[in-house]
Amino acid sequence: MDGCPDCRPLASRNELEQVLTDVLDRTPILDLHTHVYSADFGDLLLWGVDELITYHYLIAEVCRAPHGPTPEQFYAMDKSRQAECIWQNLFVDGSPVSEACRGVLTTLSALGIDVNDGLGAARDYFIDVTVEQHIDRVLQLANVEAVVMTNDPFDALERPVWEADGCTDPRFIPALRIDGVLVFWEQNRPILESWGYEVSGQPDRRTFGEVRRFLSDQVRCMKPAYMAVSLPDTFAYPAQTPTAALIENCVLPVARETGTPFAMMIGVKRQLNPALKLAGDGVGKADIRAVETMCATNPDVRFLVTMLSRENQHELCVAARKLPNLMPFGCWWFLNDPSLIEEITRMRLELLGLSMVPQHSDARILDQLIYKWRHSRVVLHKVLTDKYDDLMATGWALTEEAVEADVTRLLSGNFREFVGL
Ligand code: RAT
Ligand code: ZN
Repeated sequence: MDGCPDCRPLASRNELEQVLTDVLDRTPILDLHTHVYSADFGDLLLWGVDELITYHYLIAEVCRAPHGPTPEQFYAMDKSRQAECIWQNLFVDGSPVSEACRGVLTTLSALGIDVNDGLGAARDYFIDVTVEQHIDRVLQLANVEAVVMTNDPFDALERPVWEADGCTDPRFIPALRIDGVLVFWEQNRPILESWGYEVSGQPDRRTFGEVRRFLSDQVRCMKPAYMAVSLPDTFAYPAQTPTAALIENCVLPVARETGTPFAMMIGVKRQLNPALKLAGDGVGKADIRAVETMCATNPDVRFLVTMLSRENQHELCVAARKLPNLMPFGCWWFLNDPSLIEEITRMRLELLGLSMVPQHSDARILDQLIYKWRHSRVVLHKVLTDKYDDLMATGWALTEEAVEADVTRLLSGNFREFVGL
């Protein structure tokens, strides 16, 4: 050991806790899945207090509050009335203890707004803020160096951006979202045809070739970090379904040829309550065999996988132990709660060591990057303290330098290396 303080073994759990606090605070995050966009995308980038409060996680909560609206009543209101309704029902009529409510408070407080001053004070804060200023401020407060967007080629608001200069801010990394092909094929086939891709109704060789051409064109245009899809709990592979056929004949060949990883988010039970719209999806346990088979039979393709059901987490870790082309990531959606993040992160560290990506934010509103990451950093601190403490108990000489290297892998390096950024 030389004399540099970072190379000296940590002496106690107290010292370890302090070091972890500092390292976790100062290590920038590369957020591998969000729904936030650079300013190039105009209205697609949601930000500000009314958007923050009308997050769809909170819409589901307000519609079950004792005096809350029905979904129909809620969606009939304009955005500012919706925000007031949520504030009244979830923040005034009872203590805002849910994770989504707490997230609003963490965010406002980090922006310097007194959370006891009500919605008016928060709205005042935003009066003179420009989107460019807010992007800088949020990324700095969250200590996020870059976020991966969700870029849907069928989105009418996105197309003009890609047809012009594309994304001009390197802090925002494109990801090609392909639910439009894999899940909503019937709706989008005529659109593909109108863009000059000869996709007949039949899943025949010609159609597959044209879908490959479309995906390759999109990869060339967007240069995405990965292609991504959200799949239902019933997802099966291989299977006699249009989704499985399109994955096998189009997505995997394009992933292979272009070296683009394929990200699957599996386990959504779509529109369990359709009246809730975006807030109406549920969760179901999926069959891990689909992931196992796809990864095992395509060792030359890299797969990023997150699963929505708590019950799938252990088998996903075990699958990843066997399949090095499978990278588990994040605690998605209904799992992005401290108690579940803690459990899942412990399990992943125990089964996979550092070879996973513990978290992504899934932020839909720029401001949420602040709370999603502040809350996750606290959980990571707790879990890593215990894991490192166990190592130190064996006499292992743990240094600040080593902790810093590990945390960098978890917060950005693993993803960066896996996708080749
Ligand atoms: O977490 C969410 O906000 C979900 O509504 C989905 O967006 C999900 O993350 C997805 O990307 O499909
Ligand atoms: Zn998402």
